[in-house]
Order: sequence, then C-alpha cells, then structure tokens
Amino acid sequence: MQLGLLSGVLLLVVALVSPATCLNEDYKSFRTALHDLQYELKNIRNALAFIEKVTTAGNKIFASHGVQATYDEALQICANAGGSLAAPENHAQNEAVWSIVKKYGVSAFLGIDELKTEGVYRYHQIGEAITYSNWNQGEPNNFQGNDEDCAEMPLANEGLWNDQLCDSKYLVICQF
Ligand SMILES: [Ca+2]
Ligand SMILES: [Ca+2]
Repeated sequence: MQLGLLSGVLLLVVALVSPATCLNEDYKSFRTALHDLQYELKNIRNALAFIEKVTTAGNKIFASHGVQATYDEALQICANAGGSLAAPENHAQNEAVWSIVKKYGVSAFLGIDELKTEGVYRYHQIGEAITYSNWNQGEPNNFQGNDEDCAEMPLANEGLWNDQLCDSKYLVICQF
C-alpha cells in the first residue's frame, strides 16, 4: 500500500518536473540563439563602419550609395532598400547624417516635409510632426516665394537645415 502510494507520488513529481525541464531547455537555447545573433549583428555593424559604408547613432543606421535624386525618388529608393529616408530625431542622429553629407560632399534630402500641411513639418515615414529640428537661421523660408516643402541638409551649413524645392536633386541617405 505504502509502495503504491510512493510510486504514485513519484509519477506525479516526474510528470510535473518534465515540462518545466523542457521549458528551461527551450529558454536556454533561445538565450544562446539571441546571444549569437547579437554577436553577429555587432560584428556586421563593426565591419560596415570599418569600410565606412554606414554611420550609426543609437539604434539607427544611416547609409548612402552616393546617388542623387528628387524627394519622391529618394523616398522610393530608401523604401525599396527596406529603410526610409534619413530623418534625424536628435543631435547625435543629425551629426551622423552630417558626416555622410561631408563624406560625399553633396547636400542631402531629409525624410521631413510639409507636403501635408504648410507650416507643419512631419516625419514622412510616420506622418507625425517633428520633435527635433536644426533649421538654419531664417529657415524654413519658402525662398523668394517658392513652394519649398522638403527639408534638406546643405553641404555649406554644418548640419543646419533648409527648406528646399522637392523637385531638386540631392544625395539620398537612408536610415535602417
Ligand atoms: Ca513650404
Ligand atoms: Ca529655404
């Protein structure tokens, strides 16, 4: 009788412990896979930075292949690449974009425009009003009455922004 009870308890313990052990093993292999991925990602980022193909700021990666295009074309080029047109959201990101402008020696479009509502610059990708800006003094100005609706980072202005005609052709910098 006692032996019967003992085996019953043992069976119950085994039944309770086994799934927990399996879950623990699953969690361990998940942690190992995640660690391997993080290691690989870090190496890829380091390698890309080493050959000066990308600039990182926080969790954003900025890159350009040197092509110049209109605003609409630039949006499409970045979308096709699986990213979006570079839109700095803080000083560090602005500096990262500026370093690419300097590297190529060409002014660049930013993924920021007021095409939806004149007077309200938005991040094109999410449609929300911008929360950071770095306009040059007197900008945005719709220069000489022109309908300048797209933000641009001119080569001449140390990372400061200008509103520009969207049909102009500028360097395409994408963010990922
Ligand atoms: Ca405008
Ligand atoms: Ca302007």
